[in-house]
Amino acid sequence: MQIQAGELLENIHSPDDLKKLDKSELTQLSTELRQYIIDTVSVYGGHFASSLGVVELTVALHYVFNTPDDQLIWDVGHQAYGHKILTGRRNEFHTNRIYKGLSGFPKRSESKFDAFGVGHSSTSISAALGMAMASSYKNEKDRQHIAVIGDGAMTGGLAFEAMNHAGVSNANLLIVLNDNCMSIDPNVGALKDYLTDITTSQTYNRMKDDVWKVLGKISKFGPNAREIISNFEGSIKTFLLKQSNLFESLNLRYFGPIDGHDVDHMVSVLSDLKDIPGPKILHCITRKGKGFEPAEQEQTKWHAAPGKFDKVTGEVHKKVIDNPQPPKYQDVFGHTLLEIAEANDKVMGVTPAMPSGSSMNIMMKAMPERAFDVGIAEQHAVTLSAGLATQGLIPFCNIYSTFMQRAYDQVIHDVCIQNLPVNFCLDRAGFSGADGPTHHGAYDIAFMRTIPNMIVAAPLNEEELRNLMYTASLPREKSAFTIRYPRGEGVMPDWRTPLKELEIGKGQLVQEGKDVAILTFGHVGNYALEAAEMLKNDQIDAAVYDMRFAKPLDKELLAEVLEKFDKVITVEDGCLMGGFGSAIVEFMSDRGYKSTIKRLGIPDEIIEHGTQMELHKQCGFDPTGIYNTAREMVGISINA
Ligand SMILES: Cc1ncc(C[n+]2csc(CCOP(=O)(O)OP(=O)(O)O)c2C)c(N)n1
Repeated sequence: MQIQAGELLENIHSPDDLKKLDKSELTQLSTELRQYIIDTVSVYGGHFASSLGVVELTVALHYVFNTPDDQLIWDVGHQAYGHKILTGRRNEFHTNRIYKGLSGFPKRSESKFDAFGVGHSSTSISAALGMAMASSYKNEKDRQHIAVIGDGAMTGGLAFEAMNHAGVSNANLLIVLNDNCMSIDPNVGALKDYLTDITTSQTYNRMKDDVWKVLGKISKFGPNAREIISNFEGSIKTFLLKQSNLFESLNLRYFGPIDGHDVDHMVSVLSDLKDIPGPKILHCITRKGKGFEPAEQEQTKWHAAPGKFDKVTGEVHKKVIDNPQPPKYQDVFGHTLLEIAEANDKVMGVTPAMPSGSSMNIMMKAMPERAFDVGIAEQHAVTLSAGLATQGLIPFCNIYSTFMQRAYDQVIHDVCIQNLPVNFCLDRAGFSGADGPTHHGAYDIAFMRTIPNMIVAAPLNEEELRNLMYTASLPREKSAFTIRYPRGEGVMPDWRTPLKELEIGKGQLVQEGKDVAILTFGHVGNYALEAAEMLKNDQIDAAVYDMRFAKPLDKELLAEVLEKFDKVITVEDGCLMGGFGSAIVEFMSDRGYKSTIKRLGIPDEIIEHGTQMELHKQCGFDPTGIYNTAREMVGISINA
């Protein structure tokens, strides 16, 4: 369904159309753009509060800069809805995040205006710097390179690596720091306090305004700006350094803070900055959720729309369901961690910027001294956990599978080489769904199982998640322990089962059968059970084994299976290359088993966004896919 656009927005199909507007019309355009985002997301869902917060910034950037020739990079990209709408994608915007529709993040293959594909945080400055250095090498002097980065994303180490480099380059780089004091949850760390200090210091602001006026004049000198700036630079810098400006200390010219919702002023400031060469940073203050009261009030809840909602009141349309539903795996994790921590004072919790998303906030609230949000800093989260483990504590480091990719070296170098007993709980393992390929947790089975001193487990259901977590909390001298589980709900409405120790490296037979063996790893075992039920109608008797551990494998059970069955299917919601099925094939090859094996999982290609079930189907490991594979193996044609 097409959403109705306001009278100015209706005629904007590209930034060229936007540039035809008079500056005085930009406030109205911003209002219309904001409304368009609210109208669409209230019906179709998606990220929300962050895009509302950068509406004026988005309008001003596209008004001032010559995109797509000028390179505009949105960090993370969850705030780029306005950008998508202004750059020719308004008519398809209602397909945002839907299977085969627009991506929820900027994506190079989707539009020439998406200068860089994003999804994971803190990449924008590096990418923009690379582009700026390329332009300089090619002598494209007038080209602008802009990275828009939030204060949350700025906590990521990669952003600092990039600024450290940018500060010694002459690159034509503008970093726009969109400071709303929020990550998904309230932003954390000393940088946040620093940014607040800068924003609220009155002396600083008065002095800075004076400096800004001077710079405003300077920029009018156009091509001579570089020379004139350098004459002024000494005195300005002395002043700014006196204020110990972090960014100035890194050799980035610092401007701001300015009101990121005053579109007029933003246009003037950005126009002036265009003429100032070299690396620079503009600090904008915005409000997350701006213009939609419920989102302004509850910014974490509205980071993404909590469901379809009333676009005036914000009331979320709830489905009425009578019978008890299974909980989300993340909540089972959150409550179980607290339960375990209450009984064992060595247990600690670590999350890199995902307290709500992982439900670590349950322990953080109950035990603030034992559970920490460390910012968007996965590498640090892993090494910090390693440090805790050296001192005899029992860290549970919860990282989304996709974000764990960031910290692979830390897992190997800081945890596994030293054989430290750190527990990793990888949430959102498997397909993330609507977030798409940047967020799929496709690789963790493969990348974790190849590291020595690592246990890799996945629960079939809530009870197993609880028991695996409990097992991981019990004293063990050595070995890291990975527990991976998917986004969304499990299968057990009554999930508060008594905690029980599991034997590490032991799987279980969950359904007897004789014609074909289905070996599963994790939640997808439930699909195999469904498939086995369907197969009964075809008189096919499928056995289902929940292997629970991809490492160490249950060799005894496997030997039993491979001696009994000549047809074996493996099912996993991870990449086929190097994953769970690969582990079984390796075992078979090493032991000389000759059973026919069919592996189901994620193929060697980038899988786009869609619902989890759509993507499982696409890859053929949904219940019907498993059913069809088993029928084919047993010799019944699918079309029969
Ligand atoms: C490496 C990585 N870790 C975690 C996330 C999850 N994440 C998405 S947006 C976000 C908060 C970003 O905050 P900020 O940059 O301030 O943007 P805002 O939403 O406040 O506008 C987080 C933690 C991510 N995208 N990438």
